[in-house]
Amino acid sequence: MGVRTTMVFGMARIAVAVGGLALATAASSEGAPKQYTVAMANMNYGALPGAAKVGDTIVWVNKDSVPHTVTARDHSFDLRVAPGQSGRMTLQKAGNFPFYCIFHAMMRGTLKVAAK
Ligand SMILES: [Cu+2]
Repeated sequence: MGVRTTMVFGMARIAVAVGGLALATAASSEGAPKQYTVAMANMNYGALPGAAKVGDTIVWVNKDSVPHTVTARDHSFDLRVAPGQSGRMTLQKAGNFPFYCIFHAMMRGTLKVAAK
C-alpha cells in the first residue's frame, strides 16, 4: 500500500512539472526563434526579413527552373537550392552579410542579422 501511494504522488509531481514547462514556453515565445521564407523567382531574391536574429531560420524557395545559391561574400554561408526546391538556413551570427548567387551575378542582396 505504501508503494502505491508513492507512485500516485510521483505522477502528480510529473504533471505539475510538465504544466510549468508549458507555461514557461508560452511566456518566452517572444524570444523564440522565428522562421522566414524568401522566394527566389524571376532570377531575383524576394523581400528579405528586416528583423532576423541569430537563431532564426530562413527558408529559401527556388521558384525558377534553374539552380540558385545564397552565397555570402565572406563565406559565412553558401546554400545551393535546386529548381523547384527549398533550402533552410539557421542564422549563426550577427552582422550584415552581402550575398549573391554564384550562377547569376546580378542576383544579390544583403542579409541583416541582429544579435539574439
Ligand atoms: Cu541564381
